[in-house]
Amino acid sequence: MQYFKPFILLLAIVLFLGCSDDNGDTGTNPPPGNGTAARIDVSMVNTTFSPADITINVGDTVVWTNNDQIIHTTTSTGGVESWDSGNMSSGETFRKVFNNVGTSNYRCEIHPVVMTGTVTVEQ
Ligand SMILES: [Cu+2]
Repeated sequence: MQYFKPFILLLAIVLFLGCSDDNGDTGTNPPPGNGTAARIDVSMVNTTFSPADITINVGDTVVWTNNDQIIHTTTSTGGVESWDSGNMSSGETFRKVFNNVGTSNYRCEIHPVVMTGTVTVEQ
């Protein structure tokens, strides 16, 4: 399988470049990939991310939903991907497609001590 790695890397780069509009609430773009891409939901509830630590596959879409009555954000703090939802009011969603293998850390900018999480992307 060694000879597949350059191809997969190139594919990941192409997918990444082709999906720069993956923020916001439009929610109309289907995730890229081979048709097996999944949607993973993370709830913002009781000032936590639930589940806080998730492991997904390349091309999957993570959808955060603010199920609290207060404002939250999902904001990366380090790792292979970066994103920032900005302020999310109650009921709002933010989605992101993950096309790079590795782990990213994130938090809520308003509750950075108690509200943290990780997204780990596997091949
Ligand atoms: Cu918060």
